[in-house]
Amino acid sequence: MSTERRNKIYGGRTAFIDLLFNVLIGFVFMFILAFLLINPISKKKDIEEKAEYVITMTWPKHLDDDLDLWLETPDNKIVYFKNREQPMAHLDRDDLGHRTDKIQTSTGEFITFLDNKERITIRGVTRGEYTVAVHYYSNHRSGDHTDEESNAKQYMEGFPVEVLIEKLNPYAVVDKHMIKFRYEGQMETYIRFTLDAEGNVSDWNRAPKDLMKKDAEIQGRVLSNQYLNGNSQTNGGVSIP
Ligand SMILES: [Ca+2]
Ligand SMILES: [Ca+2]
Repeated sequence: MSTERRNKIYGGRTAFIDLLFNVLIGFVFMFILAFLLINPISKKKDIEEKAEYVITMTWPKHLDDDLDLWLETPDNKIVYFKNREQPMAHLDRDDLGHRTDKIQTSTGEFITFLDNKERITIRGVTRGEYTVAVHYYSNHRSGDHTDEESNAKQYMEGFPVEVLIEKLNPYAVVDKHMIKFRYEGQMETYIRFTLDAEGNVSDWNRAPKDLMKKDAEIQGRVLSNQYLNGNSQTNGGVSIP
């Protein structure tokens, strides 16, 4: 074989290997690109799928009163404004009445959008009992002595507080229940429902359960543990609203 022909063959092979290598790099690049494009979508889907139940409390928009939504989960955790994030559920925001109804627009201007609503999302279902309760934390008008008449009227008539429980996968309304509230400190159990292993409601009732007392017991245990561990920098004790 002549030197010229050998160079031609080897040169051709080298060019072919270069081509194969470039194609391979191209495939690897496209695979990485496809993976990066697909991955955020699958993550977003994971988050969406983790919302299994949504509990929404609403009270009349014109009232400047602070009500709080409470949820006890089967793992003995209580979600409410002081404990917004728990492993199984979270409270989106603490609505304080009209104080939290100011919204800043993109131009920096503040506008008032009256809305009295709190929402707890249950991210994953665990078998066991869930208790939903509402606490009337404060009436912002109570310090206004000129408004005593309307406060007395409210005490007599009460105002409606509604709790809606929705199951998302597949969608279904689990419960919609209204109770009238009349005075600060009033706390009402709305529903106690039990989920089975598949995440379906297998039982429910409206028997009262004192979540505030239970929360104090939980906090007491935490404080005891801190004390036993020699940590004196506690919050000074249990604060029950
Ligand atoms: Ca609140
Ligand atoms: Ca509000």
